[in-house]
Amino acid sequence: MISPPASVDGFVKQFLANLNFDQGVSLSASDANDQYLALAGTVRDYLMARWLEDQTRQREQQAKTVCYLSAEYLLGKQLDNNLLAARLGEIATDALEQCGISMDDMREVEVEPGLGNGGLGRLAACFIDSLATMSVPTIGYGIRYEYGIFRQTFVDGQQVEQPDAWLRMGSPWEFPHPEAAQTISFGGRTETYDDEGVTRTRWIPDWNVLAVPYNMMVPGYHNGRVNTLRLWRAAATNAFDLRIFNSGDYEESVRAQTFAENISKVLYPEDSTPQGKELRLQQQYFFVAASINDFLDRVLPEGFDLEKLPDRVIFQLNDTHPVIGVPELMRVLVDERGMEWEDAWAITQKCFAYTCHTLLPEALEVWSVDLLGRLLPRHLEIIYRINDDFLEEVREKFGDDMMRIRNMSIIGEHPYRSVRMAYLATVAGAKVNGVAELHSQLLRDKVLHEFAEMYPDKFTNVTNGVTPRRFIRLANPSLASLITEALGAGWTVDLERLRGLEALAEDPEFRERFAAVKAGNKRRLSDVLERRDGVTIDDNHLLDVMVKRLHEYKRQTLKVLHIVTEYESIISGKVAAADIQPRTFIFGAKAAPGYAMAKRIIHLINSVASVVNNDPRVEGRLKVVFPPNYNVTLAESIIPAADLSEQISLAGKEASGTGNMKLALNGALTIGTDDGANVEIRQLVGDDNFFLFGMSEPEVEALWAKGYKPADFYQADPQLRAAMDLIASGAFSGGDRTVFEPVVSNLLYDDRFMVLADYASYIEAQKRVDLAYADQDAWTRSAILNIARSGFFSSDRSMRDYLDRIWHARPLL
Ligand code: DL6
Repeated sequence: MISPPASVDGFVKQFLANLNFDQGVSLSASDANDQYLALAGTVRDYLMARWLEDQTRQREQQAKTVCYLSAEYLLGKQLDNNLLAARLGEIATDALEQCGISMDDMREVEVEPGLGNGGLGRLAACFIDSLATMSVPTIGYGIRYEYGIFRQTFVDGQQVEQPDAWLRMGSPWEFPHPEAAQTISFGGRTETYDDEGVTRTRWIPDWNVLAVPYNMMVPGYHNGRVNTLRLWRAAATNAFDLRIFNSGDYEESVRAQTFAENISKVLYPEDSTPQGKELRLQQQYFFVAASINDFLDRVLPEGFDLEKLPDRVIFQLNDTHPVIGVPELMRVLVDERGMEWEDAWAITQKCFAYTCHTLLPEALEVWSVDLLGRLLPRHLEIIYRINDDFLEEVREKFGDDMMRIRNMSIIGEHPYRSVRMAYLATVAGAKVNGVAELHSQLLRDKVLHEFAEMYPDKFTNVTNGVTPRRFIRLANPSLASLITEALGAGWTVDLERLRGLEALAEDPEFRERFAAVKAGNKRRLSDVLERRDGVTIDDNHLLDVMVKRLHEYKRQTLKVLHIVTEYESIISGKVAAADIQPRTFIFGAKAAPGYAMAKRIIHLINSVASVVNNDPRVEGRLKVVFPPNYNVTLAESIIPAADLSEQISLAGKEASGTGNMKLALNGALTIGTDDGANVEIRQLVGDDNFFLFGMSEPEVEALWAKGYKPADFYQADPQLRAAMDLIASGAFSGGDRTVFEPVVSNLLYDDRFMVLADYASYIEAQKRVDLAYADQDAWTRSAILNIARSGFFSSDRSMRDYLDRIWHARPLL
């Protein structure tokens, strides 16, 4: 296949052809969406030859393939990423200009596919970018949700969710392949039968759906390689019943279609209702079964010897969502391919590896045996058998210790009979990894400690990483140019080269140029926010950024208490506004639709913003900005502008964090607890360039053990009292004391995440921030050192670690 010529003229020709032949419009009659679709088509045309070549190469070399199984991919916009990977940025911009079209307008038209909730989904997107860049044969498997993460709006300061109809204006980056659909079954019963003297089991399901794959290109950066992201859409096997339609019952005639399509309709539907839970399990089985069977039936050559499967594939389980794949592979090997149980289990145990992404007990997924047995009866039988064999092993190793057996059983009995998916993944996986050193240690020592005793070699760590292509090259072009000028271009694929900036941190001229880049990024952000939300950022303000999902463990309330403390100290006359370091606090956060406390905290932030921003006594020195609908696109504007990165979770609760890495790599200094990857960031950037506060994880444990009484902290600290009392007084809710009472009471009487215990230390650390920021030049030096020493946090390094420690796969030749 021949690519269009890599020239401006070649691009123009191809673009106009696509506009005419694919969009069916002339240039003069086209609107921005037509132009965007034709442009995306043109970029695809350039990548196509490489994609097809890679598919052939992968088939021919039969190399071990990484199948990344993830219920989420938070991809961000594709246009710039693909232009960058294919070195087409300048050509495309010039070509569009010749046609009278601005690239910026095209960027505006693009809609980001929000097929993930937050860190876990964005991590998957970073990983597939790195794997393509490292030429590792990979298929990312997931779900093509018709509606991604909700679009967040604020009404009277409260979150209101709108559907994210990302496909509405066309979706130019995907290729549907209905001919490669898989049939996925559910329900029914099992039966045994005699197969030439051997008793076997078969599953007789009672309903099926089709899984239709949509392929997306995942181009490597400047290496001519293109991997595949394959997302599944659910469709009915028999979409439409003509007989019922003709009888006039139109609704009933498409019932099967609606039912099937619901499976891939929405990212993580509410799971607070039994119906929601069932749908979620359907989603998980749907995409995992489709993926595993796709690999076995269509990617492997015909007649492949399944004994050799572990040499050809590793299925990486991105958290517990895909773990139902374990009994699925067993079912296929034993029931469909006639393998002996023991042989199939030996293969399965080599083909899966499991990444855990949490420390919160409530986030460790369990499925009630009732539900799982109803939806997937054969899988439940297989899980029981895996558990029986496993518990036998436990007994052999540790004797008849009933408590240990209860604790380790894949089947939990309390509060209801359930399948513990993290345990199943741990038993089945060749390796189990956490996502930062501290997290992996806590998994080994606490969350899964009995499993770590049993299988010490299974447990490993791979610290997360982020792609420098999207989060420096694309998000921060002026910083990228400055670095390239200083160090040459190689840093984009070898991020440890950023070390070269250490020496430049001592160069006043370089510092000046770096400061100019930061100032420019703040102006750029201000423009974005002005256009988007009608707010601006002042030049001389310290930009204090807290962007992440809203969750109590992440402690946005601690940030609010800091803001209210500053505000209260001005309005009560304790401090003159003029003596305060001007700051703009930026929040970005979505709350899960069913998480009432998180939504209340959003309301509180917005209410504090509206009071503080409009109080003349503050003289504009404090400003709180909370743009709605934080997503990857907005992150790309906020992160490069940040001065201060808020990473303030309670120690021992944040598995890793990846925003912390993106911010450090863009020269923000971190104020943070010793939690997740903050620990490694601090070790690398040095204590002088990091504002540490709060209890360590062992201190947190000790305080819990002693008996934590948050009200004691409130009583003992007048500053804290003043801030909490101001909230409780109704000062941020038009005098109504009831509005934020649940937040205040929760902190006083429960405070599971120990906000009050860490408050004093946090306020003290913020004072150190103010002092440090007063010396702009020294701050700039620290910012440069943060970048110079954060090369470790490239997702390329994470991928090397996975390849060496877990996957044992190699790049393609
Ligand atoms: O590993 C990616 C990301 C971590 O950086 C965050 O610390 C962690 O909270 C997040 N975990 C989840 C948990 N989902 N579940 N279960 O999103 O993973």
